Amino acid sequence: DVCLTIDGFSVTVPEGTTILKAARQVGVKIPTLCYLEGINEVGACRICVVEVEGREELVTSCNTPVEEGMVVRTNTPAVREARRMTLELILANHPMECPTCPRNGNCELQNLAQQLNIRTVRIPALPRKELPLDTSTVAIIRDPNKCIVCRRCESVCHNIQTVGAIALQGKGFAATVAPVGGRYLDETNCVQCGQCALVCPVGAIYERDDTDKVWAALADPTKHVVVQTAPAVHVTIGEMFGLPVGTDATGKIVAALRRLGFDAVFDTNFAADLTIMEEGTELLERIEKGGVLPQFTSCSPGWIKFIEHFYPELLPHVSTCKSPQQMFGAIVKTYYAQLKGINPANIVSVSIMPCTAKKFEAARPEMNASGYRDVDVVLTSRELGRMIKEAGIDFANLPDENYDDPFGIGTGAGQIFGATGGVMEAALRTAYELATGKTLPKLDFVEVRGMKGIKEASVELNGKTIKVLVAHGLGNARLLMEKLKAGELKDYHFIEVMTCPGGCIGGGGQPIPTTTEIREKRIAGIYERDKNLPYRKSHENPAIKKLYEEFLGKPLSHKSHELLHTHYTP
Ligand code: HC1
Repeated sequence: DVCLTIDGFSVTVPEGTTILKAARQVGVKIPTLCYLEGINEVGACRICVVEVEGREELVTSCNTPVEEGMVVRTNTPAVREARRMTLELILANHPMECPTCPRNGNCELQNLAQQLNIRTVRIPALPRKELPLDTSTVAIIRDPNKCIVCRRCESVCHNIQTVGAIALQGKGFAATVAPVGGRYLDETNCVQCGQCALVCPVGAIYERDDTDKVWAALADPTKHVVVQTAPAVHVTIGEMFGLPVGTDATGKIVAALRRLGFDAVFDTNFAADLTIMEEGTELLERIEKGGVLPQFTSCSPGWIKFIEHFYPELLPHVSTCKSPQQMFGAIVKTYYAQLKGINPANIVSVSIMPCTAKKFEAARPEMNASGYRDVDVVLTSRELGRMIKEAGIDFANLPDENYDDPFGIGTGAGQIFGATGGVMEAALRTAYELATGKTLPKLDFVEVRGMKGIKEASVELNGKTIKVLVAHGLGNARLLMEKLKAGELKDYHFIEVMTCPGGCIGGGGQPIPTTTEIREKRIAGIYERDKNLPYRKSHENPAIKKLYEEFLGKPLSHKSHELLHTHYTP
């Protein structure tokens, strides 16, 4: 351990601790801007500077380790002036468009200016060239004018996702983080996961806003507007309305969507159950018939784009199942349209997703097997939150309401799709019971839960050991792909990959901030809801049974293949 003094208080911390973290132990929260724990600890912005006795220059506390006997001062005139000057320089080079910026009210630069009590910027505004926005993708908008070069987005894209679509470009006041060589995002390997948008402290990278399309559909009396809500949204959207992190707000989401004017409010959990029926059966068939193994999950669209870019030769491993979002859309435009006697051309299918890449997935040209787009508009959690606010709905005080029939029943297995390991656990619950005809003695596969990057489990099926792996965050997926290519995963049968750290609860469209601690609380909320639902296994969902009886026949039927499965072209 190392003993030091911070602002006159003695503190003892383990060797290697940074001054920033040590200061928190004595109740001092040193301001930061570029710092992001575990992702970006580079001291680039110099907001976190402090004085260290014996050193001539101020030091950045976020990346300077403590030393024995160190005497640190965090709040001296020199420190305050240095922080202010740094911030004023950033502000002099930043567009002052706060009222119309997508991050207004939730901007770290704005908050910091308040925290440092900045009332005037003493430096004249720097002459800036107005740079064009990058609107090349359907999911993410880049506004280079607002970039403060903190490089968090670059760190997350390179180090966590190993995609490397953006990097530091240019120098000095003209510097920005952007695709290499002046390209647009859609000309790179960007998988549109939106993790960059989640960590951007300002409004330099954000989700494309599609709320106007939904308002227009809701106002059009000729349209029947159907909405589905993703598992991970249930436990996160409350954060935008002051509810504690991890609160299950499913009933309030339903109530809010009804008040916004949707004609039918459905649960994506239902389609997650449908996915398990199809994907579990596909797995059992691959095992029996000697198909390509291990099978990979296919519900996370950033992961699909990742494997298409980086490992196209491994595409035969990917399940042919569409994601729950897309399966839902296909069923709405066929079975549901028939059931209600509505022309599918007049149905607008909206989904509320924790994910920016879902916008990309819905726009893929092949996602229209019914003759109509499976899903017409995808809104992220953040966009729905804004619609609810715009409509003046008092979300936190809404009553809990139930989903509509016939797709209002989702099981706990569908619910846990929203957390890393959840798809695997849901699949095991069903595959075990379908393959053995026995009831599972214990439903919870805790080995595949939690924030560990790569997890492993096995289950006995009729005398055969089925081995599974779970990865979340594309860097972890890459590790598994390299092992597979090296022939090290030959005995494995099924691999779940979720693009975002923590799974969909940590998706790029989720409320900001999304930190590791917040992810953990959201995950706890997911498993809590699973525990409390009346059905916890996909194959026991009565609405799913009915759909097979009345429409699809059985898993992997001709109709299922046509509507619920897809193909990948390297
Ligand atoms: Fe997900 Fe999925 S779990 S991909 O993370 O399979 O986005 O929540 O809706 O489609 O069900 C996201 C979440 C979501 C799909 C399901």
